[in-house]
Amino acid sequence: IKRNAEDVKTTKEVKFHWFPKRIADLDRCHHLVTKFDPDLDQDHPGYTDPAYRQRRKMIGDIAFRFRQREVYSTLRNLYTTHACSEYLEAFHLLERHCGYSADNIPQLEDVSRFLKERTGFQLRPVAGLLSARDFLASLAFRVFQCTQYIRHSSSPMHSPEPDCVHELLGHVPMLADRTFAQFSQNLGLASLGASDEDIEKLSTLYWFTVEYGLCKQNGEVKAYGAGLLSSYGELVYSLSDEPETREFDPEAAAVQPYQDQTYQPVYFVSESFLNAKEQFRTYVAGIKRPFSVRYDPYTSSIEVLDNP
Ligand code: HBI
Ligand code: FE
Repeated sequence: IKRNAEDVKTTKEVKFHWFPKRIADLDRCHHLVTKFDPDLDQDHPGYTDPAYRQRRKMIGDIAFRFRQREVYSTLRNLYTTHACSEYLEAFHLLERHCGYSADNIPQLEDVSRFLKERTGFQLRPVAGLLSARDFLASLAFRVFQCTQYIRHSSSPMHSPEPDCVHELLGHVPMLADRTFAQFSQNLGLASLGASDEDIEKLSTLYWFTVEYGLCKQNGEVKAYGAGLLSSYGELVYSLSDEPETREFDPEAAAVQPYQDQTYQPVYFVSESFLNAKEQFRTYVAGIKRPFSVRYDPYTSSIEVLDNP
């Protein structure tokens, strides 16, 4: 749900060929010419040798994958200055114990085990974008539906849909924080059986907190939203002087129009996760539902309580 600055800014028409300006831009210099390609050129000595062609493909894929480490290192460099302390603490643990590194994509199962120990959250694999109702419902059980595939290699810094970079670098570290985990579960619980209008509001609230939230820390503003922490361009932008920031207020955030094509025009800043959680409790009390729900952790199930 990420994009990069160059894709977003529609300035005047570009009259020259794009060219790389930073060494990381070489990730975009990956266009192969098909001449002499063993898969396409019938005169290539390896054309009729399937084993050779397969090995060539394997080696070629390693070259194409090279930029994955670029995404990791580029984002990692920003975290020290831009991410909130809860994120940083978990991120370092994930590097130490869970195989997070520039040249390794960790297994969801290992990461899930880590989260389970920290906050009881677990990861469940999902094939793509879910409906807001289904996605939020899983949070009620402390289950995070997590994509496993990686973004297309032609656009390493941007993915229109969630991918494992977004989940692992954006969401997972925050789900290791107890207060944030409780806040996420509360969002999920509030969504169960809610009207379509309320689902829309909760999903907008999710957008401005879990995805694009900022928070105050020792007099500075830091990022905790997964959409920010998995997007170099918007992470820098969100903490610059450009965008408008407002104090977090669930009532306002639930109806604020949002952008999924460019950077957000406005970000909400929370005092703390504890504070956001309390504010959300008040917000939820205002949602009309003919029943209330409670999560029973012993049986991992939802109890439905009739309102008196
Ligand atoms: N589905 N797989 C998946 N991952 C998400 O992060 C996600 C989703 N569906 C909806 C959604 N996020 C949000 O935009 C909110 O509507 C909850
Ligand atoms: Fe997300």
